[in-house]
Amino acid sequence: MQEQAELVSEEVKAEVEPHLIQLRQEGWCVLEGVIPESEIDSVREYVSASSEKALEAYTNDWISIIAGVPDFAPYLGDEHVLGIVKTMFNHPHVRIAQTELKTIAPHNGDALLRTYHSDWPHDLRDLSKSGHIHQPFPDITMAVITLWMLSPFTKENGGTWIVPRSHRDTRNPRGNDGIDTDKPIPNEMQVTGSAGSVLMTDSRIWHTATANLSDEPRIALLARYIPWWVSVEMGKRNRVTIPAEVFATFPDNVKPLYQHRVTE
Ligand SMILES: O=C(O)CCC(=O)C(=O)O
Repeated sequence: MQEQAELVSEEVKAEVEPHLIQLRQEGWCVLEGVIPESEIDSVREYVSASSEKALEAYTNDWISIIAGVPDFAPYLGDEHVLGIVKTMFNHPHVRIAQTELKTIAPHNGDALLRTYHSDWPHDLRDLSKSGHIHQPFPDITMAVITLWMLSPFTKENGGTWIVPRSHRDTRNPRGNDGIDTDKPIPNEMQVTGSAGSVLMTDSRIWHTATANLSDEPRIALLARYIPWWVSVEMGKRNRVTIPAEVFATFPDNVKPLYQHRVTE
């Protein structure tokens, strides 16, 4: 049996306990202030200014988004985020399978339209052929998705819609269960939070991006944490690369998260 002390310090354990309980029971939680208030404006500007080049390298050459925003890497090793992830997986060896930009342009989309789904490895229509778990999903968390709010998430600018507790529902919006992926679901709720917060979800939770009706972009970055035993062998999104010279700039506690993607 893995000792909890190896996963997280007693202090962090106490601080994250309520979030862990919520993540397990409800399938989601929000950690406030992970990126300090004094840093959030410059982080948002940095990610925003680097996005176009990072996306180009990702799309054309399958280079990881984190290689395009390397100064963001230290945040991904935050002790509270990692403490929750390691405790969820009950193991110290975790990694990041995918890193993505999740910016929504202003005046974009239809507020009533949904695209409900659960995420890889529980996405039944995964387009990049990264493999997926078949229904019925086992009652085990196989990925914790972190959505980093670089802008505040509001009801107007596209705070993520989720269906609380759906991570343990045996049905799925992308299964043959009679759920209309494009329509609001009765007990759905919209997640809001201040800039610098992190939305953490069990990959099985039903959720959807939505419209940004505000005048500003909703800037966000996503990282998918997985335990060592989830395969990242399949699909292009799981096999993007990080140049060795960029990887060398990552802090020591972040290197293990991306070690499997570095090119020699
Ligand atoms: O950007 C969001 O609010 C949600 C993102 C999403 O649905 C996804 O990455 O699967």
